[in-house]
Amino acid sequence: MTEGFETLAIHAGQEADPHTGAVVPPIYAVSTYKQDGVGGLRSGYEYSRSANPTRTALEEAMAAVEGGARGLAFASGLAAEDTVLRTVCKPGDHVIIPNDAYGGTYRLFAKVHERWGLHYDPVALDNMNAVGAAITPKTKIIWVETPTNPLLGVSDIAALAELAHDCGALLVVDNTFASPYLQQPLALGADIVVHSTTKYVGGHSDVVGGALVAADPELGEQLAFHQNAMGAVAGPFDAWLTLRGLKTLAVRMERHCDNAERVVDLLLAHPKVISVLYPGMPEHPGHEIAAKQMRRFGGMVSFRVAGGEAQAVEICNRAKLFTLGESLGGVESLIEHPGRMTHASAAGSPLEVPGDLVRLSVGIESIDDLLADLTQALS
Ligand code: P1T
Repeated sequence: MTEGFETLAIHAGQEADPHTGAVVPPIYAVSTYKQDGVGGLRSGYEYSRSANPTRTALEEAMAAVEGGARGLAFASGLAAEDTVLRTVCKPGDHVIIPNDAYGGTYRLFAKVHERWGLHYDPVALDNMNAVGAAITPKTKIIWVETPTNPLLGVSDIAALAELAHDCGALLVVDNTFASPYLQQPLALGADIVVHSTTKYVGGHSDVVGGALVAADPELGEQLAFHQNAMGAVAGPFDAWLTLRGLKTLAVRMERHCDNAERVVDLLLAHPKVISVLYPGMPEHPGHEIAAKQMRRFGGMVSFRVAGGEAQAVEICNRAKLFTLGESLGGVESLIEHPGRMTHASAAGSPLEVPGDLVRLSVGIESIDDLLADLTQALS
């Protein structure tokens, strides 16, 4: 029998410590391991860039909750993304990227990999004809974010996987906004899942990290080779914090979703709000697909305000309980202005975001306090 999500999040890769019986994997703060004679490894561990037991626990747990063959933990989400590109692509190859995505992801393609000859085209991934038309014989990856950061766009993972595979490309899904609790892209045909574990998986705004989960063991092995060869690994303390966060992901996500739904209701009724972006709303253009591939609709809510950029900035500055800051997915609510903050690196590009946009990461505080703060910030 396959164990349930909550059981896997708490137990996969986390058997009691063989030496002491400790029920939580210890922080193996160690760089190297004593060998019993040259090449005689006691437990498979040789050097902590290659593998470390605390990181292994996180990697196994991530593979289990995403339903993949191999999990890998990195120093950040961008380090994980970079490892995918360097493993799968070579100069001259082509990648289709979303026309709405985290600004740092766009910067990685536009300012780092393009210099090394990797070509990319930003495409509206909810338009299958447009995606089909953008594919070239050199296309190696269709790179998906769903829901997107910060416009909460939704694309059809199963349909994109089919399209990618028909042309010999891989489907890579950044599952950061949904988290593995709400959406499992590998079961829908994706080849690699990417996470900024800094966000919902870690869940407490106290650690930066990234993860990859590959569906296929051979691809997982190639990614692991590059993880070791490039070296942007998660340290043992960071891996431990992330693993601790993962254990409560399911209960946190339920509350994030409950609170986000209430926030959406408030925003929809507010005269200063001209549009609300949340895939849980029946009128959201991606609602049907989101309902098909997500358990619920998440804790991220964006909205556009009357009065343009100045008003959006003013609302961000007035919020108190919603802390003004970048990042998302922690227990505490955050507010930000994507145009000037998280997505400033996409200014002037096809991924530029509207100036009147405000993004909320709805936390798990008391909902009445959150609604009161938004009401005063919007007044
Ligand atoms: O920050 P890092 O752990 O390197 O992860 C990058 C990243 C990747 N993918 C998505 C969807 C992301 O949202 C991020 C990071 N995003 C923010 C810091 C932010 O505030 O949007």
